[in-house]
Formats: sequence, C-alpha cells, structure tokens
Amino acid sequence: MRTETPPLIRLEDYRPSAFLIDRVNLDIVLDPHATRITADLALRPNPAGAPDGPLHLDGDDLTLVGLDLDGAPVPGADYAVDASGLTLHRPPRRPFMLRVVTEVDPTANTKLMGLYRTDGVYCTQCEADGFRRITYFLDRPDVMAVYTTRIEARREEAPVLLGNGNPVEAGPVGEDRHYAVWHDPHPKPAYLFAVVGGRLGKVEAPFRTMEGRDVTCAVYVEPGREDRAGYALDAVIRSMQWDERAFGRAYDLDVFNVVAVSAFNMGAMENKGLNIFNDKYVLAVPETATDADYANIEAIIAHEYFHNWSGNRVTCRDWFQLCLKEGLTVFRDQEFSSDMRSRPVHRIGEVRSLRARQFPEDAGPLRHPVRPNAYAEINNFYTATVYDKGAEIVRMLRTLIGPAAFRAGMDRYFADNDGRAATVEDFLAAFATVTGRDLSAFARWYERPGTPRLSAQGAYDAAARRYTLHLAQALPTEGPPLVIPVALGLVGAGGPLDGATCASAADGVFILDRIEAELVFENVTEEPVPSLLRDFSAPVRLDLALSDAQRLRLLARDSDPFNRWQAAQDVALRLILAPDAARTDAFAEALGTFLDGEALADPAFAALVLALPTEAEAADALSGDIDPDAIHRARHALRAHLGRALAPRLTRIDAALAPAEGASYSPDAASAGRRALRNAALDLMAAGDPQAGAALATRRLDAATNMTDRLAALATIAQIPGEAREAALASFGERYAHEPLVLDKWFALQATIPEEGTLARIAALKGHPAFAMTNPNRVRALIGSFSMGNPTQFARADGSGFALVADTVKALDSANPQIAARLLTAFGSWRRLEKNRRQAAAEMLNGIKAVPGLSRDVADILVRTLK
Ligand code: 0A1
Ligand code: ZN
Repeated sequence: MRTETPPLIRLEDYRPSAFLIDRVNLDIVLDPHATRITADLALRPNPAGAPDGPLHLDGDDLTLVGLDLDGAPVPGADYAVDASGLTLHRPPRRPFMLRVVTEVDPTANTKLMGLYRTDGVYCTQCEADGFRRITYFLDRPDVMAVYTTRIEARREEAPVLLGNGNPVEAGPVGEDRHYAVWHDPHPKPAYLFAVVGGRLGKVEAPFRTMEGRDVTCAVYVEPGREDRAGYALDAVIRSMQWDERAFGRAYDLDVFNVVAVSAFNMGAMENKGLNIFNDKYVLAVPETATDADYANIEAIIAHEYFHNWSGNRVTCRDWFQLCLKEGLTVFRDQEFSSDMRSRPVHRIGEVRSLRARQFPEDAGPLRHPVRPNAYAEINNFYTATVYDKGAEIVRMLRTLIGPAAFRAGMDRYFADNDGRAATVEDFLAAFATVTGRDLSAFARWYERPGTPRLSAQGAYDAAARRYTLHLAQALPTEGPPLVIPVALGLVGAGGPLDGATCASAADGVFILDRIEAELVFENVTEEPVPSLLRDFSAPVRLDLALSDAQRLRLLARDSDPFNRWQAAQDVALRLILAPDAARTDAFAEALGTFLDGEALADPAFAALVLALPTEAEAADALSGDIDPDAIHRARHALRAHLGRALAPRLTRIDAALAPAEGASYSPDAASAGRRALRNAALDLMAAGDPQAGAALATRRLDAATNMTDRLAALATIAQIPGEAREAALASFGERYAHEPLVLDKWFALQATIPEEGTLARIAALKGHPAFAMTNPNRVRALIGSFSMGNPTQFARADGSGFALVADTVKALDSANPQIAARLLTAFGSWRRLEKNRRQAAAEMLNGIKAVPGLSRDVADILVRTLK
C-alpha cells in the first residue's frame, strides 16, 4: 500500500448539520476493559440544515451494543455501521430520541483520545474528535447540547467520579459500587465533554465571583502529591480574579475542577468545568520544578480557565475557526502572565517562542494560514501558527483600534455570540460594530500564510532637521497588502528624540496598509537611529540595515525594552553568521557597560540580553544550504569570546546574586529573574573557560537548594565533556529515579548534548526503567528534545540522527498517531539543509512513506513535508 494524500476537508464545503442534538443523557459504567456507555440523544431536524437524507453519526473504534429509536429497537435493515460511524437510513423528520449503547476498552486505548486509563485513572480527551470514540454522535462543534452524565464504578477503583458542570447526586450501588450524576446547564459541543474516575487526592479553595456566585475550585492529583498542587490552585484563583478585572468575565458554575494525569497528548484541555491537565503543568514544588515550570503552570492554568469564555461560552462553528478560540485565548493568557510578571520580559519570551516555532513553520512545507482553508487531519492543526500567530493578530487588532475600543469589542463579541458556535467573521464584526471601522483589509491576516517582510530605509536631512523613513512590505504569496501596525520612534545619541514629530504616527504607531509608504519626521535635531516595530508590534521580519554602533545605541538608549533586547540579538546574530573578532570586542564592551549599569536593577531582562540567538534562529536567517555544525561552531565561539571578555563582570554578578544563606525559594518573577541572570552568567563564564566553569558549576550543583539552580548547573556541566559531567549526570539520575517529571528534564538535557556520542546515550536511555513509549511526556523529553533542540546531531550528515527520529515515528504510529505526527514535524526545514543532509533527510522520509498502513496523522504531515 502506498501512502496517498489523505482526502481534504474544505472550509468552503461547510454546511450546517442536518440534525441537531439538544440534550444528551449519558450513563457510563466504568470498567477497565469493557466500559459501557448508554447515550440518550434528543435529536431533531435542523431548520437551517437539509435533513432529507440519511443521518450519519460519527463513530470510531466502538462496539455497538444496542440501538433504540423512541424506545423501540431499530431493525438491522434500518441502519449500517462502518469504520466512520453509524448511518440511520431513514431518520424521522421530527424530534426523536435515540438510545445508543456502546462498549469501549479504556485500557487498550493507547491513542489517548476518547476514554482511556493512565496510571489507573480513567479520563477522557475529546478535542478535536475524540467523543466519537465514546459513543456515536454528531461530533462537530456546531452541534451543542446540554449534558447530564451519570458515572458508575467500583468504589475501590474509582472513589472520585467527576463530570462536566455541577454535581447533582451521588450514592452507593450495591455493596462495592457507587455512582455520581453531573449536570452541565451550558450547551456545549461534544469536544468539551469529559469524565474522570480514579483514586485522586485534592486541594481546594473557595472563590466568590463578582456576580456573587460561590465556587469551589479544586485540583486533583495522584494521592500523596497534594503538596505539589498548591501553586496550580493559586493560579486558578488568580485567573478567575484577573478575567473579571481585565475582561469582565465571571465563572458560571458552582465547581471548577482541574485534574492532573500522567499520560496526555497535549498540555491541557478546557473541558467545561473539568479541565484535564498533563501533570507536568500542574505539579510543582521547588525541589522538582524550575522557574520555567512555575511560569508554564501559571500560564496554562490561565489559558484553560480563560477558555471558559473564549472557547466554551463562545465556541467555534467548525475546526477551521480554531484560531478563534486558540489565538484569542493565547492572547488572553499572555496578557495575564504579563500582568503577573514583568511585561517587557514576558513579551520578549513570547517573541522568542514565536520565532523559534512559528516563523520556521511559516517558512516551511507545513505553512498554513492562521485560519486554514483545508485540512486532512485536524489534530495536525494545533500549531504555532494557529495559536501564536493567532494571538499576534489579536494583539495587532488592539494596537490598531486602541485598548478602550478593543475592550468594548470584546464585550460585544461575548454578548453577541454567547452560547453560539462562531466564526472569525463574527469576531471581527464585533470590533467593526463598536468602532464603525471597516476591518476587511485587516482580516487578510487570517488568510495569508507566510511571514511578511518589512523593509525600512531612512535618510536624514540635517539642514532641514528632517528624517524620512521609507517602509515597504512584501509577502511570500501574491495578494493585496496587509495592515501592519508599526510602533516606532527615533533615538539620538542621548536617548529618544522626543521633540521629533511625525504627522502619520502621532501616537507612536504608523499603520502600514499599503505596499509602501514614506514617513516624514520634523524637528529632528540630530541624525537618529530608527527604533522600529517596538514591542514587536507585528509578526514580521524586519529588514533594516544598521551598523553595530547604531544597534548598540538602541541597546543603550532606546526607551523600548523590546528593541533594546532586539538590538543586542541583531548584533549577536550577525556575529554568528559572519564572525569578526574586533566587532565582537566592541559588542562585549557594550554588553559590559549595559551589565554595569543595570544588570542588578532588572536581572530578568539582563539575562535575556545575555542569551544569544539560538542555533535554530541563526539557521532561520539563512535561505538555504544550512550546515548546522558551522552554525554551532560559530555560536559557540561567540559565546566563548564573550565569556572571556566579560569574565570579571560575570563573576561580580555571580557574587552579587548569590542567595542569602538559608533563604527559602520563591517562584515569584523577581526571584526567578535573579536566578536566571546568575545562571546565565555561569553558563557564559563556562563557555569562556570550560575548566573553571565545570568546577564552578559542580560547586553550584552541590549547593543548589532548588531545581532551577540544580538543573541550570547540570546543563552547564553537560556541555563540557569529561568525568565531572558523567558523574553529575549519574548522580542526578539516581537522586530523581522516582520522579518522572524530573527525569524528563534529565532525558532532555542529555538528548541535546551537541556531540556525536549523544545517539548512543539516547539508545541507552530508551532502556531506562522510567522511559516508556506509551507516555508522551517521556517521548517528547527524549526524542522530541533531540529532534527540536539538537540541530547538529539530529541533522547529522550520516543520517543517523534522522533515522533515530524516523524509527520512533514508525514505532509509535499505530499506538499513538498524534504524537508520531508531531515528532515528524521536526523534518519541516529539511529542504534548507546542505545537500548531504538534505539527501539523508529525504531518504528517511521516503522510508517512512514506504511503511504500509500509516495513520492519517502521519501520512498528512509526511505528504506535505515531501511536497
Ligand atoms: N484546546 C486545548 C488543546 C488540546 C487540543 C487537542 C487535544 O487532544 C489531545 C488536547 C488539548 C488547549 O488549547 O489547551
Ligand atoms: Zn487553548
């Protein structure tokens, strides 16, 4: 069997459902191998649909046990079952009740979609199309129903039984069984359905909403881990408070439950009133979690909670509208985190991740618009483009219309679409209504794939005290121009030129809605350096030819923290791509002055300035024939040079930021910032002097009182070959032998060592007792980190790195196609590699293609990657 292009589903083919389901009554009797689900569905023809044909209910991997229509068994001749579901040949043209009884095996469910078991806990994952693995259903987001769910289980096996909505009743069933009934009054699509059953411990806290509703918030975790759930619970409360303050959105049920499970395909899921989380984004104590873990937990708890309005109360009409909930909710969680932490530091983090993940996607074979117009497998569209570029579009909209109009538009959007399945058009219409503006040109951002280029050229006329700036945009695809908000200013030798005026950018933002434009600044008293795209006001690539000296002026003098950081990144990137000792000295001197002046005032920001562009970013700046080894060498040489040049300062920083004796750990942003700078200093020192660095890092490792410092020290040591490294890795592995989430860090760290021996290391680690191909976190830690974070070894010219990943994809595909497909996306940039590596990659991809019976998930990525 050859791998064919899987058939496409197209946005233009969207039709309303022929039937609707208003109410769903589920009775779920949990059993490890034969869980029985009785679904009573209240169906009716959809007046907006065309209900004259047969009724097809989606189903996947189900055993049908019974089928009744209005209380009478449906004769065998009146329906058919196949791999895609169940068809009623002649459904009634009036409202009717359908009882569907199915049986599933949650223990055998390795895809982690539908109902499955992880560490003995029953849980579900229904987005995007997992509900059809529980019962036959109209499994599409525009079919919204009110659900009542009865769950029954052996008390011993599942003392905790959770569902969507509010608890209604609970009680015993015979000797050793019990049940619970949950009712969710808010109509919802099937993808938001969830149940959980198992032995779980919990922590809880009360919250009173601004509307006066008393809510019990709870976080459920593996029994004995309750002490690790407190930070997540606190983040729930802070998210609830923030959404009331920032968006006027209150919670709408009596309980809000979060459950942590160990095997989960993604980060977390916003099921109504019952969020299910990858435990990596819930569990945290200082001994096991890093500052980054705490920040992720806060952000993801917030993200899922914010979905309650942007996603659940207002959902998506179809999966093409995925960015409607995801882009908007990422924007909301970014705003939340910015308010909880340092806004500029957070913004830099957002952009780093956009550039690391979304820019390459947008430049490669998997490129797609933020709102795709066709897909073969929707689960492959939970991408950086839909999420992160989707969030950038919302941010640009706010910049375009201003914060007050933005808030009014959001209120309008929620009011007009509450309880509905909406589209991107509905979203934009709300803002058009409140502002009276035509947003049709802005809407092109949703349709056009690729990262626009913004080029800028300036000219100064000293006599006229006038500065003229020419801006032009270019997109990789044909079409009319985009609307690009360009936040900007001019910077003189002593700082921003506040006296300069520009009529077309009065409030510091120019809206470029043509292919090119000329801006004139008057009263410019000296030759300025333009500071463009402040705060990264649009997701574009900026082409602006500045000298190092001009960029370093921005680093020293600009008022925009983002562009100060960007200036240092730009200088460093150029030095990686074209090494130059004299210019590196000048850069080091500027960094030194920067550190002397303000490192200790804002350590988190300083740590970011010291973090050079990644190897992937350097590769991304090249158009083709990429040699990852050359990039690695150049970047390493730059770090070593800077490490040596800055050594005295780094030593001072190291000393100044040493924690006080006996000080206890706090995950707050300021404390995390001090740790980040101290650890960045350590790493740079070690690059400059590996021997001394290894010794210092070893001392740090021994002295560490929290996982952030311990892991940072270990990461530094891991880059320096030798006995110290092997001893440190071994002792860390032993110390955390029974902490899978910590071992994941240890797996990832070893998988990203940029040395030939790493392949053998990974092969050995696959045999580690804690490693399991059935747990996505383990696979991502060991194999995903390798493919995404070790460019020299993944893209080895001999093909062995590619082979490691390709073999994992093949081995995993039938058990868990979603994870297999995600791993495969690592090949996205293969065509831009130099010839030998490119050939090796093509061979591996074709080798996967030859495997019979590939999943649609993997086939879809493969076909697009090879196209
Ligand atoms: N809506 C979730 C993401 C998600 C998507 C698919 C899943 O299936 C395994 C799970 C989660 C979010 O944005 O957090
Ligand atoms: Zn989401």
